[in-house]
Amino acid sequence: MDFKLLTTDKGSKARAGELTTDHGTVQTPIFMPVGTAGTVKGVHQRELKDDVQAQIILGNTYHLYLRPGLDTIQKAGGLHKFNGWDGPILTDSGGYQVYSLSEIRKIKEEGATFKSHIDGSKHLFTPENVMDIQRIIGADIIMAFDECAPYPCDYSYARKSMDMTHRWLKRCCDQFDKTEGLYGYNQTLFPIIQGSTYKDLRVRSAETIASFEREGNAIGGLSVGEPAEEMYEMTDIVCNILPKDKPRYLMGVGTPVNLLECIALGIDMFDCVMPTRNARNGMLFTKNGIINIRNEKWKNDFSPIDASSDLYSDQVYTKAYLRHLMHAKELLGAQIASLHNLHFYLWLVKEARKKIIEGEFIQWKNKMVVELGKRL
Ligand code: PRF
Repeated sequence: MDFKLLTTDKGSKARAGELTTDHGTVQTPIFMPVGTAGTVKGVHQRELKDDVQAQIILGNTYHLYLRPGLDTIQKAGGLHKFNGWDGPILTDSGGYQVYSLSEIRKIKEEGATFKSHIDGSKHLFTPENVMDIQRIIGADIIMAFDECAPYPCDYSYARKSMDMTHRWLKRCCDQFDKTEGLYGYNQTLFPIIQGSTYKDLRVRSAETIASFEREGNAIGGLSVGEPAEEMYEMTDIVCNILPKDKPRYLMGVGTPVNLLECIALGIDMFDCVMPTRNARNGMLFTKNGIINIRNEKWKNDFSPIDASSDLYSDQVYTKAYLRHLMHAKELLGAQIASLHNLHFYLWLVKEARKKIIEGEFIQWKNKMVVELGKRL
């Protein structure tokens, strides 16, 4: 992997860069659509590439390991071959999904035992086997196995959990470095900062993670229920410590406003289920604010879903029609809404990048955050 920092904004800490993997180049800052089970829900690969203009997508170790299972993915020749996406892929390690999805979980020094949310079967994830699993899945960027502490979390738990995540990171690196990719292209491992909402822990975690000198770094344990201001404060603290010449990935964030605020703090990569999950419930993000397309207000509104958008389905379908599809629980409704939100998120980060390069980011960002937060 290679990362080139192209521009640093003068009015903020925002950056424009270029991240290159063996499956292609990504223009940063970037948003990565979430393809939990190897599919970005409701969107097929041609739409993802041509309409949404996604550059890199995310998959989940936890889900893919449980179903379809490693045997199938390996026989397919890795996740790119299995799902038909030939661009860059990043997989999360399960360090979050085990705690948020599985039933019974026990976290010990060795690893985390959990029960599958699908069939109740019992499994153990360790730093070592999570590296091996992600070797088999074959993403370009793989994540260290961590513990995402819940919020709120007392200081003593947060400190112990963070220290264990650091010890696990050493084991992840040792395992990753003594193994190779299975499919002939390179993979890279990103470590994850933890430390809950405690400043001193965040500083310590950022310093520890930076000392591993991997090719990129991630920030976990945020956007788990804490106020946005706290998330920004923690993000700012760690961005001031992380090396400037490597990409920074803020995991599981966020709303369009969160993205712009965190780009201003120096974040280069984001992922979140929000654009697709909220789309399926009828929430649409636009340049002028948030629409709940299920509302009565749109019943007879025959204007395009988004007149300012160059997305085909935003132009040809109307708000009234999409509202109808949502109420009738038609599959096309979820598809159109997901396409809209993902296209919007990708537009937002592309526009941010353009403004950073043009030197107009901060004025634009301050104007946009007011608009984006409105309810229409
Ligand atoms: N760790 C991992 N994945 C994550 C998180 C984390 O802390 C978060 C927290 N927002 C989202 N996804 N491994």
